Amino acid sequence: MNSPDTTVQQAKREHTRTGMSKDAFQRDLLDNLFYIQGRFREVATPHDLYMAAAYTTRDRLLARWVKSAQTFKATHARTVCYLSAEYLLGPHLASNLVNLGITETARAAAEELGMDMDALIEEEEEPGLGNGGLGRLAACFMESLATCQIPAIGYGIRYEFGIFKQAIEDGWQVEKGDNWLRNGNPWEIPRPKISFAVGFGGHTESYRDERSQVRLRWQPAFEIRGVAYDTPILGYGSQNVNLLRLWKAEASESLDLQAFNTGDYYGAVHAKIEAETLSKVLYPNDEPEAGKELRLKQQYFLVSCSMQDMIRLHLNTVGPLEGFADKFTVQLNDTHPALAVAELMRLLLDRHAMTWEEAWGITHKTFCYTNHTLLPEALETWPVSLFERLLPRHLEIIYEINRRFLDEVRMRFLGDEARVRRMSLIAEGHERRVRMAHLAVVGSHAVNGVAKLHSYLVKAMLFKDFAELWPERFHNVTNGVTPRRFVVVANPRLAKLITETCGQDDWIRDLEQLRALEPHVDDAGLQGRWQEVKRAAKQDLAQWMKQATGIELDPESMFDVQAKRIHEYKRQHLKVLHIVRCYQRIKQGQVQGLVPRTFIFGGKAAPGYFMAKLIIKLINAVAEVVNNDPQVNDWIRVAFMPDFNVKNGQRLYPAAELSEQISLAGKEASGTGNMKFSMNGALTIGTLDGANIEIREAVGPENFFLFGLTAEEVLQRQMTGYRPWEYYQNDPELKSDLDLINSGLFSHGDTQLFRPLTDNLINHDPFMVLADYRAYLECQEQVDRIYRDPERWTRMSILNVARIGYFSSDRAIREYAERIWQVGPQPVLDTEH
Ligand code: NBY
Repeated sequence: MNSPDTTVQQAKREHTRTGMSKDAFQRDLLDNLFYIQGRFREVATPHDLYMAAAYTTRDRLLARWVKSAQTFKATHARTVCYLSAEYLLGPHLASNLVNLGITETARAAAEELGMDMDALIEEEEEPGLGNGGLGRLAACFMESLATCQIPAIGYGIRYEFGIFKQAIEDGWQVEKGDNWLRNGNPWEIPRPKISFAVGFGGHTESYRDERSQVRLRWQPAFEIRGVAYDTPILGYGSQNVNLLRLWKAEASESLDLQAFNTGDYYGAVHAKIEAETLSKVLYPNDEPEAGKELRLKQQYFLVSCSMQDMIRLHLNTVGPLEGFADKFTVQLNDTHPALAVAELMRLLLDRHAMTWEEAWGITHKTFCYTNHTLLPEALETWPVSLFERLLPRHLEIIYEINRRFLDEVRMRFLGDEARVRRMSLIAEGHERRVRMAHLAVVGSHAVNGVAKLHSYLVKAMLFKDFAELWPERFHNVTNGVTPRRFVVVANPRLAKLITETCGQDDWIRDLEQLRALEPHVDDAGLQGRWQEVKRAAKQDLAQWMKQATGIELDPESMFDVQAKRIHEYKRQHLKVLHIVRCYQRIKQGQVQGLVPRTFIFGGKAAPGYFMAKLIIKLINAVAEVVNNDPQVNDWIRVAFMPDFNVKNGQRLYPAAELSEQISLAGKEASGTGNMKFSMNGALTIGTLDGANIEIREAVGPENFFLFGLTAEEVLQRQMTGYRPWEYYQNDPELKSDLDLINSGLFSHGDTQLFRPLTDNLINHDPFMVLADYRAYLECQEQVDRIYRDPERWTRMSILNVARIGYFSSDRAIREYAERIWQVGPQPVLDTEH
């Protein structure tokens, strides 16, 4: 330990080297440019300057990070471990500057050196280690955990290639590899000494331990290693820094040596390459793809490294493992890490010689599980045969969990074998499969959905049998998003206006304080500035779009935005039908009541999802015709923003005026984009789905554009038989819109191109686009009507922001902490004191 004297000296040294003053920042910026990039000002590239700025920022957060680690160690703090196969982090620099509270200092320091901070921020390649909402939620939660001062470790995979980059060629989505590490990653610190062996294949065997007890163990056929890479996650308005620990796969050394000894040099190198494929690439599907062996290997790799790391930490700090569940609470982000249940059992049974009862008691107390989807086809299952081959010991453990669990079911529900079959961890069929969701529910003491409606449907439908057996296990925690990234970083003008109107910036860490805006809602001064802020953001987006796509947007028109993964249940094609309707009406001269609009889409389709890719093509095909038709051009334009990711999202949310949340009721678990738009003053047009319901309640039904079937009506229609062709035949406008698409107008005469889509809508329409078409159009007319009254619109926009505080991820994290994790804050004290 340092004597008080050296601590003071260290603090002084820190202050001159990494102090928060402008001068210190400037000095360090030039130092880092020289010592890390080996460059001086005159020859530095924008990337060199970005790296220098990133290291300069990192230097300033290291003291907090170390202090956090010391504090948590000294206080034996109970720790949340968030287990997620995905973290959609977005760029770090701007958000770390905000959370350090030095945005303005850094900007001024850079400016004096003739550097433009915004240009440096633009340089950063974002780590796109996730597909969509689920991965972004994990990133928001990590930030809020630090802000709420809750000690946490996020465990994940350090994919070398994140979600693909999307280009649009001839209107089609084209995927390009996302080599995000190419230019180095200044935000991570490799920990080569923190690494674990992960086995695959082989067999299990019994043996006698030193007390002559018969025990089981697994002899894997091969092993690879997982090496830790740590990224600090800063809280806002707190000194707490949490750890994001991502695992990279490497060849295990023992394997290398063996190959060398037999003279198989090539084989040794080959084995290394093979091992490294494990963390090579993120699977780009936002719903599971059946039976991909590498995906199961990734899941086990994540889970095994993480559980071994927790056990190591526990043994190093607390000691014997009996109290494991008091030290750690582990949240499973969907079923992707559900194997952790079997892995912890294996480690406790086989490595730490516990009895089944002891091990199960701990395991069950440790885990909690969040479900993110109701779509039955999206529930993960794995063939038993694949398990047998890859994870034979885990399969045995899962069978034993199942045997004991089904006995409990039989005892509770005498003679109900149908129920036993429904609840089993193993789905019987021509191929037996392991149901990962059932493993997660049985292995956890808390299960939650991500919005009220979703959690209700989880209990009433998806896990009905389980909710009957264990009603106390089921919870709701409605999602949230971090206002730091999605307001302060993304929309600094709005943040400034809010702070000035409220007279303070406490809203940034206590979002309910946005309510202080409400008394000013009718203030003409505020309304005017509110409109200016929106206008400026629209101009920024227009400028970006022009340079990125060549498409000119008119900032005078309404910006109507749908940005999210492309999926049939999210119904981007319903939006297209609305555009086609506008187009036809304008062509026919029916422009009364219409408001000029710019329709903006953003989103990626899973590379193997044909229909989603065809929807992208359709959007771009309609855009091409609409944007090149001078007769309609003053009224409507269509733009597809390529490569929607966190960075591009940050351009979109501030500029949006209308947010499209139009999924079929009952299909969107929560949605989080809906919250980001509303937080930036967009009004929502949406169905009663996911968190839309709660957003509407919060902002007031009069400040929300509602349309469409309810979840209950959807179920009813499905039961009584839904006949989409009746809508097609009975609604002449709908018929004419679909027919126009089939006419070849949007496809240079090709009448077949969009057939798979239109035929599917007319004959099957699994997401009831046609049933909601008319209600949607009528609701859009209402939107136009209100938009023509700017004062009224602005008032609604201000009220949306004033009442959106509930949807901060800080609130969500506090609910998890209290109701699910039973963990409290552990403040880290300021190092300066
Ligand atoms: O999780 C989303 C839900 O659709 C959305 O409603 C919710 O707001 C959000 C956060 O709770 N789900 C999602 O994003 N899912 C995935 O990205 C995903 C990724 C991979 C796989 C499955 C789902 N997979 O099986 O590989």
